[in-house]
Order: sequence, then structure tokens, then C-alpha cells
Amino acid sequence: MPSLLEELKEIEVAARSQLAEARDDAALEEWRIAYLGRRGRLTLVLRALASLPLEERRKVGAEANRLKEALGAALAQRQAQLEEARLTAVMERGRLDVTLPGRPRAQGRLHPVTQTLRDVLHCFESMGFQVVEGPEVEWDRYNFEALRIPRDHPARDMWATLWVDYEKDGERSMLLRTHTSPNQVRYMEGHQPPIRIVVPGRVYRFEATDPIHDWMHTQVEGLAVDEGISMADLKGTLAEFVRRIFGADRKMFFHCDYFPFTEPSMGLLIDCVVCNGEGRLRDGQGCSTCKETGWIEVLGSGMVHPEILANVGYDAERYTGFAWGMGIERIAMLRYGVEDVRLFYQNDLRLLEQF
Ligand code: 2NM
Repeated sequence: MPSLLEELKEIEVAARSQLAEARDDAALEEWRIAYLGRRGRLTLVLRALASLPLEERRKVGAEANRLKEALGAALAQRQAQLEEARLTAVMERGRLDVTLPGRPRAQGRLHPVTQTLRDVLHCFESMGFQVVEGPEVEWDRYNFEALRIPRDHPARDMWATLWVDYEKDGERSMLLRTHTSPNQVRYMEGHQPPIRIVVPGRVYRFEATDPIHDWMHTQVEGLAVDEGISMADLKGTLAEFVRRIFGADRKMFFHCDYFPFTEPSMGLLIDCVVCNGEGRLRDGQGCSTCKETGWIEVLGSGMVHPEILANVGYDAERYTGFAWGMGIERIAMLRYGVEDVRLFYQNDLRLLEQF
């Protein structure tokens, strides 16, 4: 019969090789019970110590206790090893890669038309103009009559109107405003000069769409009324606008135009931002942005017709004024090089994320 010391040696060899074979928690537990459990092989040896003579009990006891500790440590080590292998396997399968960067949180931004609108308003605010807003559904009286555009006057053809299904005195009399000028009339009715206001807002027209026309757009109109206001004030104010929005190098000039509410009326042109006023692109092709003229109209303007001032109760002998109107989408198109105005309202992120 082998001595207990030999048996301990044999237990250690068997235990270690069997532990190396254990591949999961169940196998580890089975191993623990087999060697270290209440009836485990090592436990039985420890129990048998009691019947040994003192001398031998010391020797075998020391060895048995060393082995008990060693096997406990080996078990813990094997557990850690298996755990690590399991994590490695999970990571290799890609279920959890803690080194992946986080998902960026989508950040919103202002719409390019809103950005341009704010820049334009800020430009005029810094010159002393106050921002005023008003209704989008408007009376015929404010949208047309008060602005010298009577019913049956050919000038009404300039604004294809979206009428609201509402009649007063047997006539259609409410509409989606075709410009923001009616708000300026409303403001003048409630205030005395001096007046410096800018009126932003959406305006609507019953029109087929194409790359430069939509049935809705954003307008900014402005108005200054005071004693002694002249064309020089108009030119100075709008020249500063061009410098601020399009840069100091742009050339500009006014050409004659017609609006029922101003006399005289002028369109403001700047040299083309795409071809730099050349009318041709670098490759010799004609510039489509300015239709090969080298010039682009950015707004309409004029001296407010005295009848309009008189209509709101001002003394038209004492006061004069200038006014202008521009389409913000058009300014944004020139600024950002967008070639179809309808793109602004299709909510395609491929466009919107560029601004
Ligand atoms: C434009 C062009 C020229 C304009 C006139 C007025 C008002 F109310 F004072 F009569 N508001 N806006 C005006 C003048 C608008 O848009 C192209």
C-alpha cells in the first residue's frame, strides 16, 4: 500500500491535469467536489491524518495542507483563465467591443434660409431698424388697396394670388399675403414718423414652380419714413447691406424698375457672385446664374409713393420715405451656390447638412 505522501503526490498530478481539462463552470465544480469537497480525495487524506503517529502526522499534514492551498489557488487561477477566454471569445464575435467609439449624437442646426434671414435682419438692426411682424392671412385692403394696387388694376397681375374662401360684401377679400408690405401699412397706421422697420415673413403666390420660383418664399421688406429722407439714404443703407452680406468687393448699381407703391422705383444689381461679373465661367462657358449679363438683381426698392403716406394719415408734404423688398431664398442661393430654390424645402439632409 502506497504511503500517504505518495498518495498526495499522485492526487496533485491527477488534480492538476484534470483541472487543465475543465472547460466550463460545471466541470470546475465537479473537480472541486472530487478533490476538495467533503468526500473529496484530499479531504479524505486530511481526515486519515488523525490515525497517524505524531511524527508522520506532522510531515504528511504539512504536505496535505500545502496541497490544499495549492489546489485552491489553481482552481481560482483556472476560473480566471476561463472567464478571460470567454470574454475574448465574445469580443471576437463582435458582440461587445468596448473600444468602439461612442455613437455621435446628431446635432441640429439652423436652416440655411433661417441663417441668411438672421444675418440680413441683424444687418438692418445694427443700422437702427426695428423688426416688426404681422399676419400671413391678410385683407385685400392691406395687401393691395392701401398700396395703390386697386381691383382691376393691371398691376395686380404682378402677384398671382392665393385667395381664402371667404367673402365680404359679395367679394373675395382675404388672401395669403403676396408680400409683407401690408404689415408696413399696419405699422404706419399705428405709429408716427420717424419710422425705421424691417418686416420679415413668408409670402405666397399662385404660381408654377421652377428653379427660381416657388409658391412660398421668405421676404424681408424695409421702410424708413422721416423728414428729409432722400434717395441718398436709400442708396447708403442698401450699399451697406450689400457690403455686409456679399462682401466689400461687390460692385453694385441701380436700374429703373416699376412698383405701384414707389416712385421712383429701382432694382439693385450686384456683379455676379459666380462669374465675378464676367458673364462667362473660367472654362469659357456662359454663366447661367446671371444669364451671361454679369449682373444679378438682389432686391427692389424705391421712394415710397406719397399717396401711400397720405393713405395712412401722414402729411406727405412733410414726410418722405424709402422702402425695399428682397427674397431671402434668393440671397441664400447666391450666398451658398444653391441652384434650385425648391431644394430648400425638400428637407433632404444631404443639402441641409452642408450649412
Ligand atoms: C419692394 C420694392 C419697393 C415696399 C413699399 C412698402 C410700403 F409699404 F412702404 F409702401 N413696403 N415695401 C417695397 C418697395 C417693396 O419689394 C420688391
